[in-house]
Amino acid sequence: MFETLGDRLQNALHKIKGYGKITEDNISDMMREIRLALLEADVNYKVVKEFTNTVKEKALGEEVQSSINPGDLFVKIVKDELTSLLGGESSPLNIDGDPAILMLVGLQGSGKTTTIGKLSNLLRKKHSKKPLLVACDIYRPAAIDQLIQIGKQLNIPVYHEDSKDAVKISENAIKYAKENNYDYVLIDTAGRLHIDEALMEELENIRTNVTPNEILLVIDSMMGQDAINVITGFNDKLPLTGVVLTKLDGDTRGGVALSVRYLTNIPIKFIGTSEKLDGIDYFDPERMAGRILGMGDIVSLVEKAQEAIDEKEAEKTAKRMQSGKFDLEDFLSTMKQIKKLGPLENLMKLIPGAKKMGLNNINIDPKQMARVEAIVLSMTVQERRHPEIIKSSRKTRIANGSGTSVQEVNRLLQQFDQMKKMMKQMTNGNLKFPF
Ligand SMILES: Nc1nc2c(ncn2[C@@H]2O[C@H](COP(=O)(O)OP(=O)(O)OP(=O)(O)O)[C@@H](O)[C@H]2O)c(=O)[nH]1
Ligand SMILES: [Mg+2]
Repeated sequence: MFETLGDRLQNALHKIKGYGKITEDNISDMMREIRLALLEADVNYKVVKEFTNTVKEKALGEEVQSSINPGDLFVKIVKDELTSLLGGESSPLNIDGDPAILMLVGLQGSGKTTTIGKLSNLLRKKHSKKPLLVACDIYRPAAIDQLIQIGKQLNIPVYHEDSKDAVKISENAIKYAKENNYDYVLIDTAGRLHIDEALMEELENIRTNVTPNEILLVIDSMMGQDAINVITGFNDKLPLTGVVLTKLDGDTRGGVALSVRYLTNIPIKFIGTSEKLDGIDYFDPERMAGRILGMGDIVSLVEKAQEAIDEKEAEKTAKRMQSGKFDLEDFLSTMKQIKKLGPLENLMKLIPGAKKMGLNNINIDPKQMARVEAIVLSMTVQERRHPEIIKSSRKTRIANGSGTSVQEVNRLLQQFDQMKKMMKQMTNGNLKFPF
């Protein structure tokens, strides 16, 4: 997401870092570059104008002029303005209520049903509470089935009826949720190709009947500037509390994300990042601005790690690292945990300065990881605990057992040795990060 925009902005900003002084003259090329980057990312022209004007004004202002590093301060201004364009503060979900009711609306195919699944999964993980999904799309054949399937995958119950009255279904569902102590009710509604009277009337009736905490409009980010009309069209009839921007994984431009808040004043609350049911993130403007500008997103990295990593296991490993006892058994268990984090390439992008270190293009071949794992698994426990006893005949046996070669076994042992040395340095506090 945002790759094209990010690359262009980063290139433009790269030049200014070392500037000792900022003048209207020496930033004019860069301002032009920034303006073009935003326009090409399909950001609305009004937004672009406002953004570039503010950045320029601040760059030529007192604070920058008197600072020791005007270039760095300029980059900070761009980041701050980008953050404010994306909405400033993140907007929390209103989940007070017994149950809290979330209603998802949007055009056909925008991602409502998938987002219902993702959101319920996220809420359950984060708050350990009980969600209930409600099937109110009674028009598209198979819509109810789709939600039931998603519920099955997540082991989250779905309330559905064989009726043609979406308003009644939503009402009954809330009753059912109260009787059965559900904490969240997520209502899936029907989509249309365009906003039409009948749809809006039905949604409005559901709303007055169940008074949801949140009415979230699901928008496909690939639809570009039309998204703004859709948002205002819906909001005219239904008071939206937020937008969920889906399919950002396929959108390298990101123009919608940058225009929504400024033009509609409705906050983006979540973003969809893949087709899978864990492909959703809370939307945090500051973190997103940092990502766009290649400053990384360490908070997301830590959150992802927390989700996937078994804390006790990690603590054990950390202790063993500190005491210098880290062996190939620990290495294997660490690798298993890392694998749970998903494709490493995605994680690398979250590391601040990843691009400068060349980590963004790193290619980690899952097959290669599987070979490393096979090698370690072909060792005896004794060998894993004391790799130094692995001499030539043992190496041959391990290579044969894992279907690899002695060279590969050697390489792994060398890498492991290096890693151990690095860990020692790190735990002694000597290692300096390059950013
Ligand atoms: N890549 C990607 N695909 C997504 C995302 N969100 C949804 N999709 C895909 O978009 C398609 C439509 O999603 P649905 O959830 O069925 O959309 P809907 O709004 O419920 O559609 P209707 O019920 O027909 O109105 C599906 O193929 C989803 O897998 C996302 O964030 N990223
Ligand atoms: Mg649907």
